[in-house]
Amino acid sequence: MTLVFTRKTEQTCAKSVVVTLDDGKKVERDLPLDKPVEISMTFPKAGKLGYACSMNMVKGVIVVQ
Ligand SMILES: [Cu+2]
Repeated sequence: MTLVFTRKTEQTCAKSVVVTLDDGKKVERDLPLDKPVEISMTFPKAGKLGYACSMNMVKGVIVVQ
């Protein structure tokens, strides 16, 4: 699976994204303005996966089914 994040505004603290994987490992990527950033990863099973800005303020959840 490949996640694609595209930052669309300068008015945000989310200039990088941190995805927390199943095993607790974190993957962090810088998000340049308007440039899609791809993160490839594999999921052994269904579950939830959190992502957030690097200060853990802007958050979301990805559900793997
Ligand atoms: Cu933040």
